[in-house]
Amino acid sequence: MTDKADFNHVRISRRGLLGGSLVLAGAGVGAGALWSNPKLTDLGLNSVSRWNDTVQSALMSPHQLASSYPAEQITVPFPFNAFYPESQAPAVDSATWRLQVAGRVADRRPRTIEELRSMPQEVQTTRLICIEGWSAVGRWGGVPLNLFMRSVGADLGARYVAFRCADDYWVSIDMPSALHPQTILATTFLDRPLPQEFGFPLRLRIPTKLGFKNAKHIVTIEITNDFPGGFWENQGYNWFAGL
Ligand SMILES: Nc1nc2c(c(=O)[nH]1)N[C@H]1C(S)=C(S)[C@@H](COP(=O)(O)O)O[C@H]1N2
Ligand SMILES: [Mo]
Repeated sequence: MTDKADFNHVRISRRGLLGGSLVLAGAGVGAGALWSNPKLTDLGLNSVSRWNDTVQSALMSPHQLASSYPAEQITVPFPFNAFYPESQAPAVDSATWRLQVAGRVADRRPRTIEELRSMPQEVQTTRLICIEGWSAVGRWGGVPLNLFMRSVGADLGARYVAFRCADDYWVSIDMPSALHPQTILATTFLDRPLPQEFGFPLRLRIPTKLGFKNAKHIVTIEITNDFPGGFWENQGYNWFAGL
């Protein structure tokens, strides 16, 4: 990475960027710590959180890979998390389920789960890190989001990709993160179809971001230039949520 970040037509040294954000955030030791104070908005610091988003996207290399792990390190049993208890995970019928494709795309035809499974697959053994203080290693497989977006003729110059879920959860991510090679639309967990509680039939697996970005039970993908926010992001979690 170079030590210069160029955004908003201003060249600022990396040291200057970090120094400024440390003063604003009041805590942390680097880009990875920018989300360590997730409730900035509780303090009326929405603009600081959005500034952190700008800093993080300027510092993030779209090519840096998240760590992979050997199979022996897979966490058993894998923890469940959602904004409700595990017994309330939505039961989605994959026979009638369709992935809706919305916004800035050429081809909005809804996709079946079989169509997604027949696309090129990427399998990864990576760590999911929850902001609540736990992490776990698992293996997920599915079509890379960048391949899927190309296949529907998505506007790859748009700013955001939003995911809406069967349980009324939603998240959105920046386009460079959506195009990252490890960002996948996962249909498998431990080489089998996703279990109900882990997001059946389709979830986002994005190992370069915190757990809450990994939308489960996806029903709609939307490509948009209008900032979509997210379920936790709108309650104060940092939107970029990069690791
Ligand atoms: N649809 C949906 N997706 C979701 C959530 C949720 O409540 N609903 N919770 C998020 C959070 S906070 C985490 S840490 C991960 C947990 O994924 P897991 O149950 O596979 O561990 O899912 C994320 N995706
Ligand atoms: Mo989480």
